[in-house]
Amino acid sequence: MPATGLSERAPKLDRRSVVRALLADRGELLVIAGLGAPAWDATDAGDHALTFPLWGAMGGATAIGLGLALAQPDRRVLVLTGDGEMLMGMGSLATAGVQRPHNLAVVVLDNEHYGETGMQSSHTASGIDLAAVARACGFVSSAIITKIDQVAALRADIHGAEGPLLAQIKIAADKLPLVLPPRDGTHLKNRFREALLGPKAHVQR
Ligand SMILES: Cc1ncc(C[n+]2csc(CCOP(=O)(O)OP(=O)(O)O)c2C)c(N)n1
Repeated sequence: MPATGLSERAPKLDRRSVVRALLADRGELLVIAGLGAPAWDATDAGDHALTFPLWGAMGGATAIGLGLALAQPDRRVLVLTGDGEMLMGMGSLATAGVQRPHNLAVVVLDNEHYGETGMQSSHTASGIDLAAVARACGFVSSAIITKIDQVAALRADIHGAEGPLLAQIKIAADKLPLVLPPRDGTHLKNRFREALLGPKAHVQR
């Protein structure tokens, strides 16, 4: 069956504008940012103690967000990741569909390429529909987003709608200036735990 052609028809959004809009007035939202450009986008929107940017662990962002959402049912959790990263961790959508955390949102910034390693085409360029995969895995809602005026409603859903939900946002495959988060993994872990747990972050188990 030929590809849907969606990738040719759809307008492509500016990733930094999308992420800035999604993270505006983020409040207590917990954010896991997938490695590479999504982590740079999250940092461009403002380095934040309640963002855990991944420097590796490709394929692990949704699994980490799922664990966090289950451990913190009173907090909203956003996984912000790339299509390549999500494709590598696609099995975690099935686990999220089984666990059904009401507070988990996954946003895939879909540039249809593996940007970090030389812009090789990813499967979504051939029409692979991650929103449909999420639906088939039992996500409460999922959508492909192609217009900037859909982003405000998505932001509201991230903060309040019943999850798990997934949005696949079609973005331009631009190489943008790097905006890097801190590099030290221990620092990132500790500042995230302290911002989330307060003094309990230091209690030894
Ligand atoms: C297991 C593993 N394989 C490959 C890589 C190399 N790698 C780092 S980022 C990346 C591409 C990420 O693509 P995507 O998630 O679509 O993000 P984009 O930069 O395109 O927005 C790859 C292949 C890696 N870090 N780890």
